[in-house]
Amino acid sequence: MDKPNILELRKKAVEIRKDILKMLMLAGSGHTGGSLSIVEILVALYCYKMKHDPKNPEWKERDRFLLSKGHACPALYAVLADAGYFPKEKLLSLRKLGSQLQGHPQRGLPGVEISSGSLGQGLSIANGIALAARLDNSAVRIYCLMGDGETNEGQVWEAAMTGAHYKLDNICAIIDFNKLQIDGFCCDIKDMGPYVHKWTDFGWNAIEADGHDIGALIAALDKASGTKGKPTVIIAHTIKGKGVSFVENKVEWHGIAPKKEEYERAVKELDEALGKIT
Ligand SMILES: Cc1ncc(C[n+]2csc(CCOP(=O)(O)OP(=O)(O)O)c2C)c(N)n1
Repeated sequence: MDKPNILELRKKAVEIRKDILKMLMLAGSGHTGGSLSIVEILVALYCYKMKHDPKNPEWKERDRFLLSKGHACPALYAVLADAGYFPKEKLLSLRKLGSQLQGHPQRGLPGVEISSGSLGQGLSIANGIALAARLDNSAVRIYCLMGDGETNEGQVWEAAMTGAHYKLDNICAIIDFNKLQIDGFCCDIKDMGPYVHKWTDFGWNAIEADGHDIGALIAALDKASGTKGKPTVIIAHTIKGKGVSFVENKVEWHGIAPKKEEYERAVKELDEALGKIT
């Protein structure tokens, strides 16, 4: 795959953040912090790594992206619209009655592979798709994005054992390792100790990366697809609320949307950041 223009992708990430904030502001509710933390991960996947075709969302040989942390769907919607899965104006219908863009993803919206929101389930679904792909002799790869808090769920570790047992090297899990969850810091809610070792002890190849550095994410994703005989997890170090100073690392921004004045302040900051990407 051709190496992308990292500068352009960094600019795109800023524009995506602006889209996310606008959608949330207009909806008047939603998950701001956890959406802003995954933007570069989604950009690296959709603009570089994944084999996909927005004009043919059901293409059999497409790679699959599963947003297991479904509450962060504003970020997914913004990236899908940018890729051309549906018109960008549709983003403004977030959380409106009758809209396909609900507060958690639902199948039916082009590009959305699974309905999600009940945390802990994505990796089990990834296992099923990966095993089916093996039976079909298909080169499809499966990407499953989870939150670090989400990995407190026991089901994640059952799925991790299954993935290692069946040597599902067509799976790449990605952890949005932003150290925060709904009620506070992950280490205070349920400390998961030496996190990388947890995954390697469960039989996974584990790679740590800066989750806001698109070049580092691309390198990690390439390493993952080159790893045979075991599944890979990328532990992406991120900042909850990334890009907006008064949202970054603030637990209270987990499940609220910006008001108009906050939105305008945030956009001003993001435009300044955009001007510095040269
Ligand atoms: C099974 C389940 N339990 C609880 C919730 C409520 N909930 C929504 S988001 C969230 C926090 C998840 O934390 P993390 O995975 O770290 O994601 P982040 O907040 O960083 O986006 C919780 C507990 C849920 N969606 N599903």
